[in-house]
Amino acid sequence: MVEKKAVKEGEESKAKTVNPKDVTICDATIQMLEKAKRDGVETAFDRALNMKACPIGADSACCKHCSMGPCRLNAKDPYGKVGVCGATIDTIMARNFARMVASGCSAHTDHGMAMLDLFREVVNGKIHDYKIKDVHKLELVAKSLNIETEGRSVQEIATDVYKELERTYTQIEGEIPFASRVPQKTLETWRKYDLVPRGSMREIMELMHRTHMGVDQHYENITKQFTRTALADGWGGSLVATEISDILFGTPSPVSVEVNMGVLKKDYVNIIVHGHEPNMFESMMESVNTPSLIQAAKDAGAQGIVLAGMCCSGAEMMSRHGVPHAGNFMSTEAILVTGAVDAMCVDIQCIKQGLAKVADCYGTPLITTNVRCHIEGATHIQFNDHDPKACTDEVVIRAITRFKNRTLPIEIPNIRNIGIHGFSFEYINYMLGGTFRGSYTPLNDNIINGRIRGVAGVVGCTNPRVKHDWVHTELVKELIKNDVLVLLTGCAQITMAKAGLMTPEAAHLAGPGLREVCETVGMPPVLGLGSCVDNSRILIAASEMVKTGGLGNCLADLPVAGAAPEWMSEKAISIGQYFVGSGVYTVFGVTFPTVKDTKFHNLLFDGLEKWGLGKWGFSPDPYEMAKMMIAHIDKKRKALGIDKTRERKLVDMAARREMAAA
Ligand code: NFS
Ligand code: SF4
Repeated sequence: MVEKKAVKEGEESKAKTVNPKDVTICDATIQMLEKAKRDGVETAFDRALNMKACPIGADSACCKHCSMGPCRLNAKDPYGKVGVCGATIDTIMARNFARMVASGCSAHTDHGMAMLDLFREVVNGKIHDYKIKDVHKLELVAKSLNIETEGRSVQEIATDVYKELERTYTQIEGEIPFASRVPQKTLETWRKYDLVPRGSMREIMELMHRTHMGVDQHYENITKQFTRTALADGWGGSLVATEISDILFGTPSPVSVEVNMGVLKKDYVNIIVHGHEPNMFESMMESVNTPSLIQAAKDAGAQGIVLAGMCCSGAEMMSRHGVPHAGNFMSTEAILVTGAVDAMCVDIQCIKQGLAKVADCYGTPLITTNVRCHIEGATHIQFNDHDPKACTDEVVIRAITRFKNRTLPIEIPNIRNIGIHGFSFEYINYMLGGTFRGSYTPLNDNIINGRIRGVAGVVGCTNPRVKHDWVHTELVKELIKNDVLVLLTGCAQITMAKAGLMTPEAAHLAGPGLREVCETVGMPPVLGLGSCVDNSRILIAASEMVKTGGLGNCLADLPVAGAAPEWMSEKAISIGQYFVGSGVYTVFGVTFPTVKDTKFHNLLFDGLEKWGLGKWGFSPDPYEMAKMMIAHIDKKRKALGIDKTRERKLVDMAARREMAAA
């Protein structure tokens, strides 16, 4: 440990404060950051300004895997030096990357496991507060796992689905159950390179072992194992989380939702739920609708109770039930500055520790509920699936108490953006194919005929190292303008809701081909699929495109691309790697944890494509990013022999416009 230097007098006052308009384009967040400044409250935006990002760490050129180090290599001369043990820059970067994947995969798969735990107890009859809500989805999942459904009871099918999906975690040998949903040729490529996940526990354990000092010291071999681990996330834990949540809470279908801080109401008790797992939030929805608690709120002088979500659990609840959404990751501290939040109730992941201090400044109870996430200074009220309302009722009671004792002035940005959310894979099937014959054929046809140039998944976080919401917004506008249909999840989806792109009327921002499709179907040019674990819905949609035919034999053949332009979490790296592992070109913004022109970097950005997988791309600039993604889509169109149809289509449109003008 290094001795701490005494803080010089006056040092604190030297801290720079942000100019809100420089750091975000979210008007509500700007308004609250201005108020925070007046109130003397600090947020992650201020801390990012005062915390210089470590350049060696940003390049992933350092290692602290043992106490002969930490060792720092020189990114400008990457092969000029090795670690004390002799580890090269490629080994060090690959190991660091691998551990990000291990952590991100653990987060998603542990979330999936929590859903599976709940499902098991529901199926065993030990939990009565939740039930199987979507039997149709249960049957679809059973069929995808080759489980017989004909003439069997829900109980029998559900028992088999549980047993089968448990293997996603615990299986020691063999392929994870949902490998059954991977297009055949993609699966063959995985088998060739030994990338098919066994069970996620095994993959993560092996990855942690291999990245220990003195074990796997070939960047290619490490890459294989972190790819296998990432695939255990996308086709394992994340997919289990999505499917089980749909079975228990319902499969989303389009619903009109209000998004932004204006969903809070001054004369109401306002409760925010922020985190990732839908079970606590589902119970909170019950609690705020309990007549005795509504009465208690009224007795305290409130007109009622407002419940709103943030981040990913918020995205799930708005997709399934139309619960209003108050904002994404970089707005979670800012919303507390309204003074109007009477309780912020959190579970796991993306919960900034900084929330505790901001909540304290405004007398808002910050309540942790999950055994995996306690925060110093917050109140912990343990949530239990066996008695869910014990926790969520208590949160409501505390919120009412806080409402009664409000003393500080309240300022709520008067901004709400109405849009359509909740486009599950199943709904897209129905929307495009019609009631009786759900199908992806119309989507494929529109891609083949060139009206839709390709499909992009834009996903992931927001990050104070870049202008909040701006990179997402510019990228997505650029993509739809070029006839690329955009699928969204997580914080990216909330950004687009705030930008007004989640409405059918936003079709006028799309290119002529995409606009025509949107207008015919009555859909927005960007489709929100839910939370970050719901990226699995994108994988399933892409697999369906392959199965439907006409767009190649494997996921890598499709004219699609992915991006996480404002990413920050290790989960995002795991997601990126499972998209790349599945065959998708995936472009990240902000920064990328490799040194350019090293062997490991070149493997990620080029070599993996030669294995028949996807590859990584990087650009912090949204316009450049869009260009890279569109160029890739066009390359795939050319390889499929459908590039000509698109050119003809464009001439058609121009000709038509000329005719209209004449
Ligand atoms: Ni995804 Fe969700 Fe948001 Fe990023 Fe965090 S909330 S799981 S990690 S920050 S999109
Ligand atoms: Fe340094 Fe090697 Fe130890 Fe890493 S494992 S800290 S490179 S000696």
